Amino acid sequence: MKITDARVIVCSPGRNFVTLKITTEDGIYGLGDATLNGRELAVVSYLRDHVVPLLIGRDARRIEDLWQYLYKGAYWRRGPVTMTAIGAVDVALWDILGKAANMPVYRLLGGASREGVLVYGHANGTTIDETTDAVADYIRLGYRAVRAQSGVPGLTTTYGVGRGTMYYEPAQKGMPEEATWSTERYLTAVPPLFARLRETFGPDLHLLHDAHHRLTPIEAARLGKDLEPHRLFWLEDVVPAELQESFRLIRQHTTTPLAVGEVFGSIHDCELLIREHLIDYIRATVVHAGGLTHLRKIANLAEIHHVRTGCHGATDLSPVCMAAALHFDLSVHNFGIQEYMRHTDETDRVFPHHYRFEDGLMHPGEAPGLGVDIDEILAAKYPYERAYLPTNRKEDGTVHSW
Ligand code: GCO
Ligand code: MG
Repeated sequence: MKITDARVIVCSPGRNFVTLKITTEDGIYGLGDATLNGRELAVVSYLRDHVVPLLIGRDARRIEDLWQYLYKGAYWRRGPVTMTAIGAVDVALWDILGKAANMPVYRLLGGASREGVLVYGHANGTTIDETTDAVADYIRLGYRAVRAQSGVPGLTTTYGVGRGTMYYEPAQKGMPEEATWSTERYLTAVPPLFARLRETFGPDLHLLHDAHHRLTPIEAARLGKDLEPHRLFWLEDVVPAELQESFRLIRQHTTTPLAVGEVFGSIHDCELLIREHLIDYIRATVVHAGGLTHLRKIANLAEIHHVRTGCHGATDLSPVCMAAALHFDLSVHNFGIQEYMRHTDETDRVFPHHYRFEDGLMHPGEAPGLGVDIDEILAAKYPYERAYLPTNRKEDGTVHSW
């Protein structure tokens, strides 16, 4: 089954998405998400200029071989641009294989390990009252797990707060916004938020929180400790995880479960975290961690170390990635939870899909392949618009992690 065509489609139905469409000699095509928020065109060029020429004429069924060929053949290993590009090829090939076999991808991955995929939504508000109301809205929609982010008194902007309740979009058109940050104010503001949420909603609701890479290990340890009485499902990205060893210190001080890895691109970014049981959930996802082929290897390593999966699923990951993630989540044994930030109606119309949400769980559907398509005529009506993620500075002007 030879690859005859591969095309990169860039569109912006509300936000930018990069999609790879690979077609084979018998007319079957597959899709892969290649969106890297704020750096989209770098992946477009990597694919168009360097990968597409290598694909033409190759057998679309040799998924593992093609993965290794693109990874080892580049010589320059890893990095978000490379891994996103390889991930897009890989996912498109799984989509093709599923369509050729007339099976949903999750069956090719070993079949369903569960009836549905537990997902969490994003509740946010400027104040604790507003955030509590937003959590209640999610519960009314059927969610069993909710991430809560609230404004920090004294700071004009806070990560995770603003621009829509059902739909949070951090990237902005034009030049990057500058947010302000104070670790002291943040560490004071978070525990009372979760005290209120636990008191209001009782013990059963799964509550999550994202510190978005902003603390030092000892600050992270303190936050984890302060949140212990409120029994979080997870505390996410407490420190920038380039230094995996830093989690040793955090782990010694707190039993709050830890999640990390949405920015990871390969197994080497989390190998020590997993092997030393320093985290509870690995957040690497299909689009940025080399596709289904590589993500399964990460999950398999995690399984033997009692680490579960918790794939990134923000709005900058397209419906193509969402579909692929759901096939992965349904099949992998050590699944934990899936993030689900709903896309706008515009985005959903450009990417018609079979996945569905019901009673707090999602299912990828039974359509052959991934069960997601792209309406190219509609997509062409939404051309690319430059957009950036915000940057961040401390109150004295020092650049800080956003
Ligand atoms: C999350 C993430 C997102 C990221 C975004 C960056 O947990 O969903 O932290 O909000 O900031 O995906 O592109
Ligand atoms: Mg996050």
